[in-house]
Amino acid sequence: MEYNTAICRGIPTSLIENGLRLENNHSPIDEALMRRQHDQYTDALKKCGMKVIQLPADETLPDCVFTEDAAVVVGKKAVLTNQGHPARRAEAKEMRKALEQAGVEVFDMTEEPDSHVDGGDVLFTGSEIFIGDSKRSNKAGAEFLRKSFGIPVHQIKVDEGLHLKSNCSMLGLNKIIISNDKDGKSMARGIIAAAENSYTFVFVPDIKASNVVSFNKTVFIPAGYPKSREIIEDNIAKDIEIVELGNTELSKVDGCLTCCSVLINV
Ligand code: CIR
Repeated sequence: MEYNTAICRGIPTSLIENGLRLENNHSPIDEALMRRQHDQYTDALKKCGMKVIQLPADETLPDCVFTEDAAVVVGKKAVLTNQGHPARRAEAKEMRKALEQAGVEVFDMTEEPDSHVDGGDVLFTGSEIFIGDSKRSNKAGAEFLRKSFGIPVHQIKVDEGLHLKSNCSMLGLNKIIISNDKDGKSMARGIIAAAENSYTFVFVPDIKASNVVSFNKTVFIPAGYPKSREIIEDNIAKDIEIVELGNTELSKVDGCLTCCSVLINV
């Protein structure tokens, strides 16, 4: 898909001690490396010609760098989400300003206390949305997206991971990259059963490599997964450039590559 603007946010130091983590994730974060990797991410976006709206870090919101969760954008419309975890809901305040600055129409889910969506659960294919039925996103939230965007929205069960896109993402037009494990296979079955369009699935052996940022003529993939990279190379057009980005540190707080930006075409 084509995009020209990205909303990113600085990393508060509080992420290191107070970032939310899945129970099995305890590795200590190397702060300097984390900051370097995040700078490389925003620099790579700029190098690709994207305008980056950089929101300030907020120490009272440890997970605010993961901007993807605070908004879902489809065309010129954006839903400001009421995130699933209460500790993250106040991220909406700065996100609203950024969406307004970008010039999209904002639909405010935060006014509906029972509706919840994390953007990390939202896979927008260009014509329809698959949304994780997860710890963070619920049926009322899915309904809110359907009403706001006027496109089909299908809930897909997320069993183990944090979000739907912890195991999949768009690799290209109607092409979904997805982890070749129990969770990925079950999500693929759910997507096939619900889908209104047909999709090609590209299965990769590394769960983390199933989350890529594909836009314009570029695909960002996490560094360090050579087998998955080979499969990706075989499944994209020759004129698409692969950019490998280190994401070892933010992944210790369950962050994937898509998490750190909201992509918009304005
Ligand atoms: C959280 O648990 O909310 C953060 N530590 C990680 C959020 C990752 N976001 C994403 O996958 N979109």
